[in-house]
Amino acid sequence: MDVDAVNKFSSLHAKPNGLILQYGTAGFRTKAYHLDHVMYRMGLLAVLRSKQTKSTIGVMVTASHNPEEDNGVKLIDPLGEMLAPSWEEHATHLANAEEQDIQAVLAEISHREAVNLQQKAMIVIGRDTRPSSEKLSQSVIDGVSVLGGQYHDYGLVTTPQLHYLVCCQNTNGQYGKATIEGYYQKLSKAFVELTKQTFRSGDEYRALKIDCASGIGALKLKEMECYLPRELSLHLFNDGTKGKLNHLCGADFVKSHQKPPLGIEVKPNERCCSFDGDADRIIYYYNDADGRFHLIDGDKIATLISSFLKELLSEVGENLKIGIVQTAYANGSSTRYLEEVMKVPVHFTKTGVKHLHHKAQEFDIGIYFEANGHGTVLFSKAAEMKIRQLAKEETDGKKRKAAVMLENVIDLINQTVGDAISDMLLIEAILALKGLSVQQWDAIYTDLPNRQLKVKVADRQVIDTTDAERRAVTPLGLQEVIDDLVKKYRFSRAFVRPSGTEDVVRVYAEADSQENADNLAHEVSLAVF
Ligand code: 16G
Ligand code: ZN
Repeated sequence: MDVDAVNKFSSLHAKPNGLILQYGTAGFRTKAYHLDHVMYRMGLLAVLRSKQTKSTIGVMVTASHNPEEDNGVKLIDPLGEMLAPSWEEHATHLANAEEQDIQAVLAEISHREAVNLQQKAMIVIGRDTRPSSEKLSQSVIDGVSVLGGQYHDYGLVTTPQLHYLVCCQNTNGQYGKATIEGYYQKLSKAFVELTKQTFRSGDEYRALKIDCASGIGALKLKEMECYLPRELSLHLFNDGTKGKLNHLCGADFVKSHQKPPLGIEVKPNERCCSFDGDADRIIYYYNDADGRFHLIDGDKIATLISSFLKELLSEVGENLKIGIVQTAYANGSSTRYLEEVMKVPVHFTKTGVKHLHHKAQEFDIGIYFEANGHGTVLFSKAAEMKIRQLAKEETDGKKRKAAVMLENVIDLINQTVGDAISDMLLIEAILALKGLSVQQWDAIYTDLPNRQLKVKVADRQVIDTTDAERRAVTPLGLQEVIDDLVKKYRFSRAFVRPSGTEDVVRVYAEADSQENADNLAHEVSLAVF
């Protein structure tokens, strides 16, 4: 380690006095002007992680659906997964260290994690379209360079594209080519194969309006369009040419306000969707003939994908186990439908992609979606091999056809993380193959009315939860009060949990009517004070 160089660069990327930040559910996230030192230090940390894992590590500069003034950073582990929990702690420690202690903290992490400092390091970097992102990614590069790491700056990419690129880099191209063109080629080829018998030219039915949250999704969809069949006509709105990132638009806005975004005219029965600012979430919606808004959230996406895969699996006739992973936010109707009608097992984890992803890895085919629209499908190595083999060798034509379709789904879905582009293509393929309209999809089950509220409290950490965040353990007595409130309503459910990304407590309630869900949420929020 060049001690002088580290010292010099550390003072160029000075930490504001007294600032303490935490590597949270989705990395560091706060006002962009507070993040220069964090970026530099995450460059340093990525080098250590790369040396330790002898693999390429990713650093993504983004604050997803947060306001344009914010920014954030997260590290991506070798197979495209979220950073390992023990390294999240190192990240927090390093980000908060005083300048003169940086060397010591780096040495301590290297010692504890048995990092061989002689090992080479390779870092890939990506960023979203925020005005602050370019400069902040330069600070990451400073951190990487000062420790002698090599890097490749992919520039403007979606978060899931960077996850894909990391995975490709570390699997000798087995997952795909480690270029953005490679990503477009892999997904579009699978999409074309999957839909080749269903698309007819001039088919208006395939039109899809996409609200890109004035973010990176628009840029990347425009690049990808020439790889996709013309029959899929994508109409982009909030494409970043005007309008502020995530402002009154994007998947998070649509989901939490339960209304269409600004900047897009939703005509009756038109299929629309929204990405979030870094294009790792997607939500569908439409207005019916009476102008009533219908939201098709992550739960309904999971249901559509699960029923499609379950059908293909039964045609293939192999004993491959499907598992679905949800969080406490999943609408009660979706869970009931999946368990009772589709007869597939549903498992619950805490909020946050890393928890769902980890659980989904336990199944041959693990499908996870958060209600907010982040999700994907994971195929175990064994399941993937079996499917690819059947697609090649199976002599029964019907079985082979189903296996080929499953193989294309494997290639179309981004298995590293939720990906709005990849999810959108899979959804569009399924709707086309099944001949389903957006209304038919929506009608699979009816969501229970629900309400989410935020409550500001002095210290949100006094609330501790259990049972996948569905029950509060502390403060003592709170859960009993919630239980009593829930009993007042029909088909009701409520929970509270401290947010992992904001200084608030979140309240969720659902009940038989919107009024009752609103009342229950309000009463529970009063109990939290
Ligand atoms: C982050 C998570 C998302 C989760 C949300 C919850 C990732 C990549 N993103 O955006 O999965 O739903 O946080 O936020 O893990 P909350 O803790 O503030 O409710
Ligand atoms: Zn996002």
